[in-house]
Amino acid sequence: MPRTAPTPTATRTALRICPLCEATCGLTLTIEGTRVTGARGDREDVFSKGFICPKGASFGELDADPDRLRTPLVRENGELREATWDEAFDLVAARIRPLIEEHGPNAVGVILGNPNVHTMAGALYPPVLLTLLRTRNLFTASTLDQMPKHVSSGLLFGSAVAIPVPDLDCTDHLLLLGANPLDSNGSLCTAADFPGKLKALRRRGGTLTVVDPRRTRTAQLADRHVAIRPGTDALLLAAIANVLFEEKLTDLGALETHVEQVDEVGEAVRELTPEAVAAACDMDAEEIRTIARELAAAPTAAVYGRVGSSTVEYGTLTNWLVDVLNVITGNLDRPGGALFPLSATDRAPRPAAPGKGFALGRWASRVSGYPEAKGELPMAALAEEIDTPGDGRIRAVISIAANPVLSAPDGDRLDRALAGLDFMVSVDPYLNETSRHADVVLPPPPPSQSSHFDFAFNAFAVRNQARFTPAVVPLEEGRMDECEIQARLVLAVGGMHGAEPSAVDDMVIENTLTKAGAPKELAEQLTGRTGPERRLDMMLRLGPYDLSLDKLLENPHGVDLGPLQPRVPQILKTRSGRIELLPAPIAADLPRLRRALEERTTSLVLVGRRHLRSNNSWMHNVATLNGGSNRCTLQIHPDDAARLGLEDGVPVRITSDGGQVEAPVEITDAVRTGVVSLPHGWGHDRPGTRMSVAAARPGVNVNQLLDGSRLDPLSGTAVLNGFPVDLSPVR
Ligand SMILES: Nc1nc2c(c(=O)[nH]1)N[C@H]1C(S)=C(S)[C@@H](COP(=O)(O)OP(=O)(O)OC[C@H]3O[C@@H](n4cnc5c(=O)[nH]c(N)nc54)[C@H](O)[C@@H]3O)O[C@H]1N2
Ligand SMILES: Nc1nc2c(c(=O)[nH]1)N[C@H]1C(S)=C(S)[C@@H](COP(=O)(O)OP(=O)(O)OC[C@H]3O[C@@H](n4cnc5c(=O)[nH]c(N)nc54)[C@H](O)[C@@H]3O)O[C@H]1N2
Ligand code: SF4
Ligand SMILES: [Mo]
Repeated sequence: MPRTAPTPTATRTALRICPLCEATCGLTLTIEGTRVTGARGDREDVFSKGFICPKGASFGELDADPDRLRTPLVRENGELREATWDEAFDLVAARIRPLIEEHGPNAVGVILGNPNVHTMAGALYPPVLLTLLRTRNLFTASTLDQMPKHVSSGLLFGSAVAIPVPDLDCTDHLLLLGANPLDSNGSLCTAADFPGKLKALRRRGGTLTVVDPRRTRTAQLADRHVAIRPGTDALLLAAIANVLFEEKLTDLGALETHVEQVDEVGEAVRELTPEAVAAACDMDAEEIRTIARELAAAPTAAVYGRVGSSTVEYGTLTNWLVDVLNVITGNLDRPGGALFPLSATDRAPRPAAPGKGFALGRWASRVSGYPEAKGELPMAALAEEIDTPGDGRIRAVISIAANPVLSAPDGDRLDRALAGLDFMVSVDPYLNETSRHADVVLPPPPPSQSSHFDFAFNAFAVRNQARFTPAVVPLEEGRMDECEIQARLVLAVGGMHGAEPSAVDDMVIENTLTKAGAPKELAEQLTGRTGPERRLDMMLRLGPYDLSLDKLLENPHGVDLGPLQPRVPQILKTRSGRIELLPAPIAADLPRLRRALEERTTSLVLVGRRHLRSNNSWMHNVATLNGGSNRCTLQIHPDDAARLGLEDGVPVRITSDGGQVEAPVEITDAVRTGVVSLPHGWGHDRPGTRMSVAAARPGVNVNQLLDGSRLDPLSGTAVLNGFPVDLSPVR
């Protein structure tokens, strides 16, 4: 199905965009026969200009991991056995359709994991699956991650996907909260060589402030590092806003006529003075004032927060305040501030007009009544939706590129719940903690055999650009491209089992052209060799630039589309057609934040961390990435360790409301006092998986400390950072 190179013999090189994180670096792969033997940064790539990190450099090992599944697996008499693709899809159709017909579409839960935003298949087919299936039980990694940003953007701008990104290349001042791009390489801010861009910011005389309870590698680059008490960023940002209003430092600039409710925000943060929040944040009030004044004084500035500002108690409020600050300092939508990218596959902009706004809570989850956000229910509620008896229970699960047994709260409960399903299908290259419960496992080919285009990340990139890389190695005998796997899954679930997978693409193309009012003949002119390529070609042609698939193929290092440009008011889809700075759901959540001033925990609180050579739960199976400093240890400050009598390297029991785990102590003053840190994605010690390297160094699952009940209420996002824990020595 994918465009492939002729079967090669000698050593050669080929270009491939790295799918392993959001930076989307262009790689030059060395290929011997059909095996990738080397990877280096593509210096001519218009976007990444040669940057690469250790994960990208391990592309070959990851690609050739012998534990990758080569054929579908189907469950027979309780055991998984190898099967043909026909057997596998026959079984999916035979088992899912009757469940839908008997119990309705909500009996099927859909789980979409992180790698879906890193594959063409994950961008093109899940939306069709969900349209056909019409289940309300959709769970994605977003509610373990960035849903607070979607909700905040939905409320402020009327579009959950209108996400401003900091103009890293031009800004004079970056206030960065709860992000560690030196290890993560950035998120909701696609920027290859984030480290180089931060260094360049300092070199041109700009300033970097990092707010993080840990002295991360990013914090080490900063002019100012604030080791805040976890979970209190919303208070800090509110106090900064308070100073800007009180000291008359607000200046909306060109946004002035496009924003409403500015004074109301000033009123809402009136009590949240630096003096009022200082103790809660464990900061000096005067330092908060200084940060506010610096932000206002900078010629241009951007406030940017990520995971540590999102997966916290006040996640949506924090994300809202990030953009409030960008707005009231006049930095939203101006070069050097925070701008909305315009990706090559966005619809061509239409004239500004009031939109439909953004609705929250159009339905609620069955068991706990959690409101939907952006059509999703909280991942933390997945287990209870399966294991709580009653009408509307989830009986079957379709899981695509997800490992919630490790990535979501209370994996043990989810593990048991998945084991009790009537039917489960996983699209996954590995038999891991989650896919081991599937009745059918559909393994996509390794990335060298897949074409790549970044539908998702181009919309968050610090520079507009478009790149397409065809598969660099022919599809191996017996393999199926992931686009075809997902198209066939759509057909099997949608009651069209056996139809040609291209029927799915044809249907989408016809619908899209009709909706866009485009000439029907365009369908015949699309040049892709496969359904997904034709869809990409269509989106490029309908998009805002003069692009097509052919043009991208003629420019293998990519097409640069220039720096980010102002997009307000055209991007706004609120009912008023303006930025609604104090949306009602936000105003209603503010009293909870004010109450936080009175609450004070005496426990240690736990935060996560990422390592440059890990990626969530699935890259621990590559020997060159798993080891050295990439370890599952509990980091603790020397003072806390001394107080508790803990020694370096000795195991400690960590207890929280959801459960307990044991991990070796690592004493380091890189975490502040009162805070401990344990990374996520570990805990590879369950039976029935097939990840031999990971299993040999399993680590523990930090999410076993959580029972799933701690959520940011507006977005349903799990609180994965800043929850209380107790430590006790292991005897
Ligand atoms: N405590 C704590 N928990 C966290 C986080 C945290 O910071 N702290 N971070 C959260 C965040 S930000 C996220 S995004 C989630 C991620 O959590 P998940 O969305 O569950 O993602 P992963 O853990 O990366 O697991 C990805 C799965 O996709 C499979 N996969 C890999 N490549 C492909 C492919 O090309 N195609 C398909 N079909 N499958 C593929 C892998 O084998 C694996 O099963 O974890 C969250 N969990
Ligand atoms: N190497 C590597 N790269 C990755 C991933 C990976 O697992 N490994 N995962 C990818 C994914 S899915 C994502 S979403 C991105 C995430 O990218 P980032 O958002 O940069 O994620 P983290 O590295 O987890 O950084 C979060 C930081 O927040 C801090 N923190 C915790 N609690 C608080 C708090 O209450 N306040 C403040 N101010 N800070 C706090 C933590 O100490 C941590 O340093 O990374 C992506 N890239
Ligand atoms: S920074 Fe991200 S995209 Fe770039 S090489 Fe590393 S893993 Fe790949
Ligand atoms: Mo994520």
